[in-house]
Amino acid sequence: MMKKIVLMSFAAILVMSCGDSKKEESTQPEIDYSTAPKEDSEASTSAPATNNHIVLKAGDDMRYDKSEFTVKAGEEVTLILMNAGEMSKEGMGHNFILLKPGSDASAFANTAASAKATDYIPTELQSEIIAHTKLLGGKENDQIKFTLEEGTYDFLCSFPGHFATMNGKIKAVK
Ligand SMILES: [Cu+2]
Repeated sequence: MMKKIVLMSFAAILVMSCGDSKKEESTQPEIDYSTAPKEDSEASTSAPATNNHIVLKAGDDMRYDKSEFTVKAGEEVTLILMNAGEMSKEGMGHNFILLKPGSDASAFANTAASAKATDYIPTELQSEIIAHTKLLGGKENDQIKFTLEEGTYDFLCSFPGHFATMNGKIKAVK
């Protein structure tokens, strides 16, 4: 007799406490989910991420490690080109040339390929260049600075045969 009563009241306590804890759980998540994600999406749409300190690596695989950057327009950009390769400037040299909007990067590369005397910077197309680094051999670095107006700009390496795999874009945004 006693055992049955104890068991029944124990079961009643279990049911009651289960009911209580369910109530607590159901109220908390609603508060979390309604506020947190909204703030994130607002931040990402109003201001695209910009970074005016660019480190670009080039290697013996004839590639840059990145091909797209977004910078803040009207503010100075610092760009460091690192040739992380081992080969010489004569065999696998790399540079970074930033072109003005409207210039044809592929045509520029074709003309530049025969400008060996000036490290593949064609003097006749100098007016299309915003900024450029030196031609670098393995383990060499160069740093340049420039400021861009709002727009999209092409960059390339003008060492013969490199344009196809070594080109990219910089977007300057307000
Ligand atoms: Cu190159």
